[in-house]
Amino acid sequence: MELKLNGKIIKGVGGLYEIRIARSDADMLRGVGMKIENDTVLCKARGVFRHEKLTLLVGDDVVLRVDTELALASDADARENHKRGDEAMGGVMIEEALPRRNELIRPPMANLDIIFAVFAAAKPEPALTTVDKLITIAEYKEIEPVVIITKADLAPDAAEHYADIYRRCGFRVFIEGLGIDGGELEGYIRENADRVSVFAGASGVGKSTLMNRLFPSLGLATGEISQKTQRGRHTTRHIELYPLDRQFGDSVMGCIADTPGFGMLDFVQFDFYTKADLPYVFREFEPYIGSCRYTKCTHTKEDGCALLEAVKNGEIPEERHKSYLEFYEVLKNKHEWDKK
Ligand SMILES: Nc1nc2c(ncn2[C@@H]2O[C@H](COP(=O)(O)OP(=O)(O)OP(=O)(O)O)[C@@H](O)[C@H]2O)c(=O)[nH]1
Ligand SMILES: [Mg+2]
Ligand SMILES: [Zn+2]
Repeated sequence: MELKLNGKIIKGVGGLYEIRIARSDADMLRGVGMKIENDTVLCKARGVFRHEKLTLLVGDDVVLRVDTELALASDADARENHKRGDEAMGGVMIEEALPRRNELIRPPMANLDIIFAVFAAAKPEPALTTVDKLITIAEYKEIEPVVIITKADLAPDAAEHYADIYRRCGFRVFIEGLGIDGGELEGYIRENADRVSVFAGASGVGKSTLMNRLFPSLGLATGEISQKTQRGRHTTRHIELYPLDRQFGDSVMGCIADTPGFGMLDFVQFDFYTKADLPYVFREFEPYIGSCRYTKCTHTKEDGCALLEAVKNGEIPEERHKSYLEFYEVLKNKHEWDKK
């Protein structure tokens, strides 16, 4: 019997994908004798994905083709099929990828609802422009950015200071750390348990540590940060979406991902949005746009700029405008480069 089912890629390493399928489909496959654990199947993609260099991302919704006879064939037969170049490993194969709602380059994922922008209050010292790059890219892609500040136990005042910056802009902010009750964040994830969310941020900020605290059964590896550079050592090596039903109950459909931390150079290539988009990806700028003296105001140095005035009055956090200025410089030059 051959049949088609829908699923979601929750992990992909070396051309082998782990696909989450519906409980009812998993039961059906078990019913015909297949061994299905955790409502997931392991498979490869149809050759066309390799030949046409179509990338599949964690978070992609896909159509699987299941050949139950092949799936139930003895291991020796399955190996023989495999040797002949048959991609239908174990009788299951990714047939087709469904259109994406959105996709990110870093972390490389598709169909996200929420990005948790994670940074540490200290060790490593936060680079707010990197945080803002992530946040503005999320805004541009219409993925909800939520701020998590970790290691507040090491620098409680700094944590409050950073939290204040982002709260003033209208973001949800969670302060976390050793000995701090993470119940509020867990509540937020529970409220959004049908969505797909991701922890993203620099290496060593404590993403995996926090995931472990929220979901103790995961047992994710965590690493020391380097004494010399104060940076993380890229402990997490691949992206994996964890289905939340294991935590919150059977009817829950969402997932949450841990991701490898960013390095220092990861965001240098900057072509996610253009200079024209820039004022609109800072949500706290919105009330001021259109009120500047000059219609072509760049909000960088002009007289009568409503935005600069708001920064001066403390209505817009200076740090955020600093990120704006930095991105403006990069995007401005990109523009000139393109015209050459
Ligand atoms: N004091 C303190 N240390 C923390 C906290 N969270 C994480 N750490 C430590 O920070 C180090 C890095 O933590 P990880 O969870 O591996 O960081 P990560 O963000 O997952 O790093 P990558 O996987 O490399 O991206 C570990 O030594 C943790 O014990 C915290 O809230 N407080
Ligand atoms: Mg990690
Ligand atoms: Zn202006």
